[in-house]
Amino acid sequence: MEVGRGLCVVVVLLVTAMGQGDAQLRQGFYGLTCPLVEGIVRQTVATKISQTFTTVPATLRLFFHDCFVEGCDASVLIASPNGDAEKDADDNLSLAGDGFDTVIKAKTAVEAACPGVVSCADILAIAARDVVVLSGGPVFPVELGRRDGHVSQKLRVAGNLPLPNFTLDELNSMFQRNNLSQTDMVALSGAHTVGFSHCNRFSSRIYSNPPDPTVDPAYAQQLRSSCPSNVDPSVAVNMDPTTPNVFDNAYYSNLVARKGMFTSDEVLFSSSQSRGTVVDFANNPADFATAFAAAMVKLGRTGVKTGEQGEIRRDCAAFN
Ligand code: HEM
Ligand SMILES: *[C@@H]1O[C@H](CO)[C@@H](O)[C@H](O)[C@H]1NC(C)=O
Ligand SMILES: *[C@@H]1O[C@H](CO)[C@@H](O)[C@H](O)[C@H]1NC(C)=O
Ligand SMILES: CC(=O)N[C@H]1CO[C@H](CO)[C@@H](O)[C@@H]1O
Repeated sequence: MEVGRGLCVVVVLLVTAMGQGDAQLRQGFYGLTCPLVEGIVRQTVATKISQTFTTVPATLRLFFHDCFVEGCDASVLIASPNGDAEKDADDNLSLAGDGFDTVIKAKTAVEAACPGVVSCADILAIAARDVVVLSGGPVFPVELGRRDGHVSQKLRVAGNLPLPNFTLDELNSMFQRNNLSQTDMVALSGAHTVGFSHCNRFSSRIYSNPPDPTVDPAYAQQLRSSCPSNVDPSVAVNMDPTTPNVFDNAYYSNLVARKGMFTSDEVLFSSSQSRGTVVDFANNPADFATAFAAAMVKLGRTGVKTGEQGEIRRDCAAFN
């Protein structure tokens, strides 16, 4: 009787766990089914970076946007003839095409070796890790086993991606919803050590009257000369004014020098609640490297589909 009930509880727990897709991501998930996948993706990413450095920021940001909307399930990659997919949300204008291209090329190479086995979500996760490593950032293992999602809708993006004018509380609550702590959030924001921003995303900070006290006046002047008030909306500037093509901790020393690009960047230093972490990451590159790697692994677990959920997409830009 007791044994029977115990067994029953175990079975119920198991079924519940499976129903919720609690199957875990793990390193080496494709060890038997596609053992060379990481090398294949790495090769594609390296070739693509040698053609254009934009590959680095574009792929990293694409991963972040994918994970925060529907989870890390490649929903952002779905093409949309009708303009209503996830990538058609306002932020799509600034997701650089090189990120999409990287994943599609890597998928083609992976399919040639092991057709129908590796998800697009996993390829994006591997590529996002690789662009960090190949631009000088921390080396870290990537967990795999994600399945591709069935939903990609513009209307489901709203409220799920952070805005550059967010306060610390707004940043924290959005990241917490994705199981990321304030330290994770501060570390992941260090991704802004590479890449570009369009002028309109920060123009209110450099043209405000009175001047925004959290922007260094000389930096504001520099940004105004790159971004005149009548600037062409396609103009973009480096987010890290010091070492834009290296994945380093310069982002944090920039914040200490009040040379953060967005309100959401500079607030990490302005706010006493997160300032200590910023100063630590500015002074101790190893602390940043460790925290960034850990936060990327956690980001990669966001809302993932595993086991029998979702699908292994044949074409990353279309549902099967
Ligand atoms: C903390 C809240 C964040 C906010 C408010 C934010 C906002 C933005 C904005 C407004 C841009 C400029 C887009 C443009 O005009 O082209 C940008 C670029 C970028 N973001 Fe973030 N972001 C955040 C966090 C992250 C995270 C967590 C990552 C990745 C781990 C990331 C990676 C990037 C990269 C790499 C770029 C440059 C893209 C490129 O050059 O193509 N961001 N972000
Ligand atoms: C940020 O900007 C949006 C419009 O882009 C606005 O709706 C929102 O109120 C602003 N948030 C803050 C904290 O200023
Ligand atoms: C956050 O973690 C909880 C507990 O592990 C999990 O149930 C939930 O799905 C996670 N949320 C996201 C967005 O991944
Ligand atoms: C809704 C929206 O902003 N769609 C735009 C997405 O980006 C493409 C260019 O990459 C534009 O043509 C769309 O208008």
